[in-house]
Amino acid sequence: MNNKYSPTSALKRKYVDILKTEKHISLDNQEGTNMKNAFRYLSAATAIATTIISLPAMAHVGYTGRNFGTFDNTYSTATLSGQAVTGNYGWVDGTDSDNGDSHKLRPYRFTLAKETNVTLTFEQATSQVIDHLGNVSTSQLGLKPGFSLYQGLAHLAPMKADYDSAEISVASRALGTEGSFKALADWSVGNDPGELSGTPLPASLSFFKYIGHAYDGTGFGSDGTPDGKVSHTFMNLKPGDYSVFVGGTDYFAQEASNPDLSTKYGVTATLVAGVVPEPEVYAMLLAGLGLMGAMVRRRSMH
Ligand SMILES: [Ca+2]
Ligand SMILES: [Ca+2]
Repeated sequence: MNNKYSPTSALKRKYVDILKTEKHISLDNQEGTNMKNAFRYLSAATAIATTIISLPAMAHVGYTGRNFGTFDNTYSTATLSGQAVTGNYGWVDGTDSDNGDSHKLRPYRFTLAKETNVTLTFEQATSQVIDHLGNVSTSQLGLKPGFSLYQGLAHLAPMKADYDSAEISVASRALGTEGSFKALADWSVGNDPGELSGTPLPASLSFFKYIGHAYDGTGFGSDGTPDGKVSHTFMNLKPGDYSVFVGGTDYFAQEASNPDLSTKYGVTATLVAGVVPEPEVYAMLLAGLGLMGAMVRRRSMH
């Protein structure tokens, strides 16, 4: 298997030794959100052994093919297919105290021109996917999707793209963490220094302000229906730019022994913006207009 992210077992043991102490400390110190508690009692050995898998980040944060577009408060829907996530654990890996590696998720973006409601749905799919080298392959069914919504965007071209192992990213997070991605909290990730028309651009961080999350499955806080699909409506989102990070929710799929560590899992994404008027609301609106019309007519007669 051509797996760029699996270190040799010797290297693995070395990292395990380095991380062992920190892992125990961070597990004990983690804040008490329900989601984190759900994963608090994982075997420490398993968590340690899997920690190092995603240390080298090869892919950068980008939205190519994953921009839903700009919406206001009129009813509108957009579907994006042909996308895939790597491995089936990227999202849930960011729920623990050592964060997750963002290249195991796929970021989507959308922009709101007005305050509105937004429903996001992510569903397993089989997709033709093209990797960063241009290789085309067919993704696998079986994604157990989870996603988090944030205010904010990653750096866009011509700025250099953000990635977990950039110097500024590593410097901005706790020692011993496996990446920058946090599924349940605000987080940041940065880029390398660049230049634009001869002007140097210093490295900087992109900030993601956590709004909410949802995930497929039967565990505590999940959607309760393990059908490879998850959906959630966010009410009254303010105008601005938003990022959605989507990944797998099988925590144990990150074990080094899993043959599907680098498997591509297809995902179809749908965004519905605006409020869908119910038939009764239409009826009430029409009745109300009729009543007002009658009142206006009566007033003008007197
Ligand atoms: Ca983690
Ligand atoms: Ca579901």
